[in-house]
Amino acid sequence: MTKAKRALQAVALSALTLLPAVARAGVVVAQGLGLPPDASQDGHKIDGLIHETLIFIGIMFAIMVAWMVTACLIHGRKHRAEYAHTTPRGQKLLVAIVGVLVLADAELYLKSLFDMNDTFWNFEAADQAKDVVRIEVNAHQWAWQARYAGPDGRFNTADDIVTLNDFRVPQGAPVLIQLTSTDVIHSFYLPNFRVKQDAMPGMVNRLWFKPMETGEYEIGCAQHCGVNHYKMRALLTVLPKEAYDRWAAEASANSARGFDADDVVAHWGWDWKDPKPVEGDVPRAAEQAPKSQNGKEG
Ligand SMILES: [Cu+2]
Repeated sequence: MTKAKRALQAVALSALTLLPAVARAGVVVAQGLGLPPDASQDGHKIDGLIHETLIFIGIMFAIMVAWMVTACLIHGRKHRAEYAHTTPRGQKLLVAIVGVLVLADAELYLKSLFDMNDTFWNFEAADQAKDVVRIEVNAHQWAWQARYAGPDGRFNTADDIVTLNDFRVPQGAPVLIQLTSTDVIHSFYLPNFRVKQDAMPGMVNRLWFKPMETGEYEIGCAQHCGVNHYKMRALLTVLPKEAYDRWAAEASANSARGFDADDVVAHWGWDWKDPKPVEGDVPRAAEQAPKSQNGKEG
């Protein structure tokens, strides 16, 4: 059998072997990788990066496997190793292919940097929006507490709305969250909004997203935080604006009725942090983070 025939055979063989995997990958991509439905304004940017990465990796994988199989079959025992002084054409081609793949990598990197700066870490823009909803979150083993400032716009006052594992937000408004933990590290995970942020004792972290679809969505803890970690889930309900306003007014009035100024543990909120962190702000944040509810430092 001639070399060319064997090479052809090798390529055909590797293509056949890869066919089921490539077909499966195609189906998975078509189905959106099995990701949960995206209910946010900017989640598609994350999905786009994931899909693009998968396609590039798929192409690279196919090339590498075909190459290795071909090399194994052609360069058998009888093949003598060759030493080339010049740069053969094949090697130039190889360098060109690798170059294209490196470019793809760079494109992914730049795109994610821009998305991070313009959108996901652009807290100033979210904070300046007129209809922004600010929520303070206190994570502890094994539940999520939420605090809304209420009509006075200030946290830790009598009209604060305080809920347990129950988050409600209006449709189409940016939701800005500052979060901390009273005990161990937790992670506030909203898969349907493509955001996740660690809740750390002694620190106030933040995240933001804009919910676009009404409905109920799960919040999970994405950091193994103890024996009941699996139970640490909450619900985020996206309501039409009017329904949200009605709920907020009612919840705030209820909270005001139950407010007890002497119940220090219940007032775990903090003064809302400036969206632009000032140098040396960290110790202040730590100072204001809530203390653990069992009396120990968080
Ligand atoms: Cu947790």
